[in-house]
Amino acid sequence: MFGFDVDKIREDFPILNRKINGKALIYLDNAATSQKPKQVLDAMQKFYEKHNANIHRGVHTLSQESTQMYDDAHKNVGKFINAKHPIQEIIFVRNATEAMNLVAHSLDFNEGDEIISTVMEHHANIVPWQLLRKNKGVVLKFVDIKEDGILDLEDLKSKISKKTRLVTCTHASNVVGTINPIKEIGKIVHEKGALFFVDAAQSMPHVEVDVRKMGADFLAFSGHKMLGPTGSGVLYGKKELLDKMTPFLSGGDMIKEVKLEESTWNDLPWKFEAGTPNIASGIGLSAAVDYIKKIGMKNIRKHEIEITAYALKRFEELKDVEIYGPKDPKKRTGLIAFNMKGIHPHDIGGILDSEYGIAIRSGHHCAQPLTERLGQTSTARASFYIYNTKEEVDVLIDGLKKVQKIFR
Ligand code: C6P
Repeated sequence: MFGFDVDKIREDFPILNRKINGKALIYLDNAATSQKPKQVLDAMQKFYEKHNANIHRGVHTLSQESTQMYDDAHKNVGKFINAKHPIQEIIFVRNATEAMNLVAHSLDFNEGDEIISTVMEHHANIVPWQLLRKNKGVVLKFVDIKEDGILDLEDLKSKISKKTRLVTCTHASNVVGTINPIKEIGKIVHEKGALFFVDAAQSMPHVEVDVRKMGADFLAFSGHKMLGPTGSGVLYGKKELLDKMTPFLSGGDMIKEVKLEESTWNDLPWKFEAGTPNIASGIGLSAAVDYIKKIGMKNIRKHEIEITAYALKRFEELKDVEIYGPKDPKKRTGLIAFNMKGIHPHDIGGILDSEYGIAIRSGHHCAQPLTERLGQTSTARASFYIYNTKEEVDVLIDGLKKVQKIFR
């Protein structure tokens, strides 16, 4: 039905056998972090059991092997997002947050340069720019959203100017789920000669991301949301831009030559990967990419649309529930943020966990400006991925009905 067998997929995820408070785990917190298939766990275990050594540093066999595996992981990820230079343009970082901080620190911003972000961003795509405003005197503007939670492109057009150096926005929102028209946004940005930085943390696990088609100059994502291990994340950057940028962190491996007076930088991407990197996580991320490729992004998206459509339909049975974001499941990723009248999201999350073994997230989801823009202080959020089923949605709806009963 979904283009793949969900039951078969579930067998790959050992954690799904867990019981939570006596109930089978129903994991609906995938937007925070996904679970990991045994193929990813095995790749990392194999690395530690058979190949573990530091990279780029030794002539011995293990170091050669681990170097090859780590470099290949960059290449695999680079090809996955269609980077022109699959190794050089892929910088492994800890997470999307670090990727954004890297650009904020390493691009040569000057006083008076304008940076445009949006009200629908995760804090990771707001705070680094605020710090830049404080430290360098850049001018920071925010694009608003329309009622359905989609970015207001007219507002973007009215704010972008010749002084704009960089426009950044999320490809998919972690609160309203909206998938933004990223190609169209990229066109508007480039027409003004600005750089375009895409936050793909919430889109990479769910939709095809092609950096060249979308016109991204920079793109950030987190491996741990797309079946990869924690500690894996990526900054993609166009080679010609990365070549000109100064390193973010400095020390070992990012240098070509060090003299006491001054040093020169290593080739890309190593110039931006100072110190011993998270080698095993990079290899795990590459295994996650293989896993996703095997299922097929189109099939993943199909499954997601079906399960989200089903969940949205079933939510209609509930009274006094407000759902945020576009009504059309094709315009959103597989997450639903909602509020139930008179019930705090933390209470919803607590009861679902204790009575039904369901994991959802509650709070502002690190997107406080957006949550406030929606007129709320927090929301409850259920987020789906490849291993979730319609039966699990049914249990969620039963759980939410019970929550309402308790608070009535
Ligand atoms: N959102 C959520 O529950 P990190 O933490 O660096 O891996 O990802 C940051 C990030 C950046 N952009 C978007 C759109 C995101 O959703 C996130 C992470 C998680 O919604 C954890 S706060």
